[in-house]
Amino acid sequence: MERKALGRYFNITKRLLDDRLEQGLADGIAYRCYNPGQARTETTYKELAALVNQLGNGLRKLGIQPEQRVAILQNDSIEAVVSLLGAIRIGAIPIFLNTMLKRDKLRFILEDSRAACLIVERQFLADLQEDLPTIPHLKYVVVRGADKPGQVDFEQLLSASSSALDPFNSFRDEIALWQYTSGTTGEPKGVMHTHRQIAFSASTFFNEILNLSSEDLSYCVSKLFFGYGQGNSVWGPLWHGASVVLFPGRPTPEKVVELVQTCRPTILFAAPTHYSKILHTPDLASFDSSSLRLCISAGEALPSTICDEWRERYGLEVLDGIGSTEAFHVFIANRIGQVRPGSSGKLLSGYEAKILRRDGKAVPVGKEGVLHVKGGSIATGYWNNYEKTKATFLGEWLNTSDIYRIDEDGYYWHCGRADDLFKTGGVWVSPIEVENALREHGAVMDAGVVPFVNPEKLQKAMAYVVLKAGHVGCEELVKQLKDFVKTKLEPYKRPEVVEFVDKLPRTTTGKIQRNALKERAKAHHQ
Ligand code: 3UK
Repeated sequence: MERKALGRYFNITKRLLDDRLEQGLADGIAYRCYNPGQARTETTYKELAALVNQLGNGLRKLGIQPEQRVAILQNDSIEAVVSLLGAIRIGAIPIFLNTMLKRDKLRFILEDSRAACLIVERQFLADLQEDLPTIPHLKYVVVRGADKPGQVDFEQLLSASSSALDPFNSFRDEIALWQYTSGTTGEPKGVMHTHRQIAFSASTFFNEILNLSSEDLSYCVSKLFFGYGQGNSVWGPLWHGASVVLFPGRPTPEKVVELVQTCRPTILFAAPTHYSKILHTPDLASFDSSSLRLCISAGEALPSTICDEWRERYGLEVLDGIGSTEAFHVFIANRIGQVRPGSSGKLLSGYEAKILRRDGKAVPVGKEGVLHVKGGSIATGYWNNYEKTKATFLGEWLNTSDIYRIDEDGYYWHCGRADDLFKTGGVWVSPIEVENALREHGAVMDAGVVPFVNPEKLQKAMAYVVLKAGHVGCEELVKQLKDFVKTKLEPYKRPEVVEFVDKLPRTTTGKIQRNALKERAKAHHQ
């Protein structure tokens, strides 16, 4: 699809809904919910447009104004998509909240974003109930499955509202949505994206790499609250008139395979850990993958071994590509038939990239440096975070903090991070945050956390722990510490391996020397 110049006014929901109906896709399936036992499983484009308008009208009636933030805390579902698009339809700004976040983080985001409204599924309410009345600007709580007097019920809000609604006359360059991402200390940062940035991204990766069309049915294992999941399950497919499978449950390898065999998607989006788990679950060795024409990986580097094994087993290439919340979606990717296993692929059209040394000079081909990228989907900045915005968004360039090298053929190779953050299972771990959590345990004096590469070639977290006098490192304590971190932080942040040491390597100024620990972790696992 050609990248057409957008007018001064542009609401992305018009392009994704009204234009699709005009194009003759009214009866085409937009969403199929894989939730055995639920009544409504399929939603056509026409039905989706009507639901989005109903919610937009409902939110307006409640009192939601343009530019006000609307937080969404729901499992993947048609209602979640309707919440997202309904808010944008009226010029409000939706923010998906990670359903695994602990109470303090949810509270932080609700306060930091100054959300006026929360649309929440009842199961997530219990944890938040006490906090909600004390969050200063949160006026309206809409509950899916409301069961208490005084709650605004999602379904009732829909059924009491008209299905006709013109999109709010948004400027193409005003903010359409925010996505929160982790920072080095674990404090989330709100990344702000405009209508035009979404359009740019939807017409790039999904066109150039996937050749997505209304013939496709896509399924993304990563949830809608991840930028990767949202792009793959909303922005890309609706832009191209494709259909999407949503799955509200936990995507175990068994469930993912069951879904692929039952719903028969043509494209599977996942993170390396999902591919690895399917490959390493013996019963799944011969699952029926015949509906798939493409498999996509992002979130963290895809090890070449996974790429090779997947091709051998299923005859399918996995296309690795790197994207980020700040860049909205993928900007470097492998192409069909031109995959270099272990590399992130080549730059997408419309983007420019440069790899810089610490002093800002470009590195020669083959040498490592920090990847900077430029293109029409780069975010406007972080909300309420002047310093990090200045350090990351450098004029037209985004400093990704990823270390890369480029080869002579233009393929990019990921070589790590320039900061302490790392990914495991495609999601961020801030070592400082995990170290702080460990230090709160009564037996722990000090802790240092670094990534290590496990036998499947995937990154996991390793904790080096110094115990207080009188405590002895044993298997039982390892388990206790892992469980303890799980009570403090999101479950995926708990260290996979804990090793007890007498002291941690520190600089003269008292900082943990994480590089020394990383070397040690490497040696430990060889
Ligand atoms: C790392 C990769 C090597 C890299 C994302 C696709 O992951 C996404 O967004 P996040 O903000 O994280 C971004 C960071 O994750 N990374 C992602 N993909 C790769 N490293 N190879 C890869 N293929 O450090 C990057 O800076 O969570 C991915 C689309 C949308 C997204 N938001």
